[in-house]
Amino acid sequence: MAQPTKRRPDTSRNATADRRGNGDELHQQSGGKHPPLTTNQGIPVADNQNSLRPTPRGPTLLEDFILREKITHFDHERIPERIVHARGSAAHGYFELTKSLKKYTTAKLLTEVGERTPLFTRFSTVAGGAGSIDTPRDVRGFAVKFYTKEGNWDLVGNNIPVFFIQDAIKFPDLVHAVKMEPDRGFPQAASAHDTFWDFISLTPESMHMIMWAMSDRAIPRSLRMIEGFGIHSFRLVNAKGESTFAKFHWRPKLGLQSTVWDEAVKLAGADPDFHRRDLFEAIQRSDHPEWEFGVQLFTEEDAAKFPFDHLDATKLIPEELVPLQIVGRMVLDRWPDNFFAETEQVAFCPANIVPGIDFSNDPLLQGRLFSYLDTQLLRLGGPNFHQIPINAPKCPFANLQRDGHMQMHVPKGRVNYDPSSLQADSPRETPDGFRTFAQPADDGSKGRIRAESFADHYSQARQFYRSQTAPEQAHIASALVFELSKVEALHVREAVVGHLRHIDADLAKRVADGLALDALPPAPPAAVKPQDRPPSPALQIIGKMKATLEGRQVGILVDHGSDAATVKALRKAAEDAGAGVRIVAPKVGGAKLSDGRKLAADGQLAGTPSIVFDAVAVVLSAAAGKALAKEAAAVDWVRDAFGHLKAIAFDSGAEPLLQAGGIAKDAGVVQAADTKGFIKAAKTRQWAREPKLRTLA
Ligand code: HDE
Repeated sequence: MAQPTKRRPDTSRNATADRRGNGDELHQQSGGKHPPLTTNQGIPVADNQNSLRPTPRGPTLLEDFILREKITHFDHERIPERIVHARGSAAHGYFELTKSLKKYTTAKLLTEVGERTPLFTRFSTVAGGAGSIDTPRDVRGFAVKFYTKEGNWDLVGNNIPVFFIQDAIKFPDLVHAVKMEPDRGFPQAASAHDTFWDFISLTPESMHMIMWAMSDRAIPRSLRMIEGFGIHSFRLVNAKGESTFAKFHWRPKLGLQSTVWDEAVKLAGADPDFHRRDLFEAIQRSDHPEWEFGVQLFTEEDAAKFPFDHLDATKLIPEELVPLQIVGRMVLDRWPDNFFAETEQVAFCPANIVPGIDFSNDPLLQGRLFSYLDTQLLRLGGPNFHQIPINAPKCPFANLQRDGHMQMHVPKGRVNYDPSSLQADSPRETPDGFRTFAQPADDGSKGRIRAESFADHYSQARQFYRSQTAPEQAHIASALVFELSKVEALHVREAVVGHLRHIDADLAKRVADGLALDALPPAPPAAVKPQDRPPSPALQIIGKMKATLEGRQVGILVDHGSDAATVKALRKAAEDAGAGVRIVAPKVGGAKLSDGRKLAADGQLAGTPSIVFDAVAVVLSAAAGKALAKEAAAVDWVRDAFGHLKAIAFDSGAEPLLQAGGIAKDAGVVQAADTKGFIKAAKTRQWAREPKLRTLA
């Protein structure tokens, strides 16, 4: 009779492994009631520390299905990253309508005042890979998925209201040009290189967008402080089937705010996750980011009078021409539970619209309607990605599509076709369903045509530049000098300056000087002579900044012996003004203040540069001030805060450090005892300081 083989002694754990690798001990320490660990097939796992081998020092056996399943899953943990907008951060929240648009649309989320629609919003940079930094000079994606009662509406926009190109067929060229160069694999997440500017210099339609991309809009302080735009004209369609054009806008409650370029560059090193962390921390502390939702509404007849074509995505409609009506708000109040399952797997698509909203003929939008579904099929591996929880509608949905990769549902019954008569509950068309607006088609012949009305590439670029404040104009000119100085091909630098001559003669001259060009290059022929348009202050950042510390961060540098009362008063004043306060000290354990108590630090000096704060205070004993004046991290702390135009509060102990940092006292450098003065200065940036410390173009 066969006898069970006698088990050999279990050698899979030697004495060391028992002590160091035995999960049981660790699990006991962590407390709680842990469910048994299993494989994906539900088989309980007894040992998650050692793979299977015939002898203690022998090879690993193929038979080890636990090891193979775990490693195979790990090997497949990444999906193709987005070809653009790969780097992103997202949050859940809701949309609340404050004013009904019933006159214009049947879309319930825009007609039922007070109604809250859940949503998921993902912000992104465009050019860099998923692991790239948060603060390059780049456009920010601003994509919102509204889970409405009538299906998902995806408003997939950017933080800039225009785009580089007019026709979708140019998108692969634009993206190839801006991404890392194909032979060398760099630069990552940067437009400052030859291929990008070569393409731009040969694409005059990009000039308006270039003005925006070189402005401080492209280096935001926080994702909570950017605007959002749907860019294209969409249609709203009412119950009578009448259509009104709409442009969609998001307005941050905290106002617009950007960094200065030197700060953005240093942030990349100080905290590559600066924007992601900022959004995460704001939501964790229940300081929920909020935006107003606005629409610009206009008719076909209004559009006919505009001095530009609203179907051209390189043009915007100035708010002075068509005012913005605020009709709702968005609040982001919940961070995703899992980054991959939600932020990475979310699949936006501009073609996802609900009854009462429709597309326009913008040729860029038309191309996007195809592209996003196509990209999701690749990224998410098949046609059932709408079943992934983050993508699934929150309203009931049913149709007769079946099967395919990773079908998660188990459809019941015989009927998977339409029309049918065999099953009482099979889904049917509904009179409330989506109806395309019956736009009459243009007369004309088929062809690869660009409308004549798209030909003016410079007038709005000029309008944008001339609408900016002096510091903003200087930043645009300096950004162009920075970017073009990284371009090796002289003819490309010259060609871009040639285009600038059509925008603004002074801008062209400043950039040409900044590049030390021998002469102003010729302007290329312009298809339409650029027009002067009235300045639009709504296009500024500085004009739209709010004098506030809400949602901002103040850093206080302390060391042993710092005056406790001063630290306390500064903290209270900053917190009362709505700011968060972080204590920074040479050692993270903290410092013993003048009252003999130890104050723990939130950050260690070398790892927490002033770059991550909006304003700083330095409170030091005489001895600490002297010592830190010889410490590079401390000197940089004050020097950078000064250079980045931030308010600095200081007490007498901090004087030697300020001197070592070369800080010239100005309106933004305030005695620590003057908490009121400090808070006032901290609510803005010291623009007047900049020309004294930096050569701008
Ligand atoms: Fe996109 N874009 N895009 N885009 N786009 C993608 O879709 C595309 C354009 C925008 O957080 C891709 O899921 C084409 C304009 C955002 O997941 C892809 C064209 C605007 C996001 C794609 C454009 C955008 C994307 C890559 C020219 C501002 C990130 C991965 C016709 C209105 C959404 C993906 C997120 C993502 C194609 C132009 C915004 C490849 C073909 C204009 C915010 O489908």
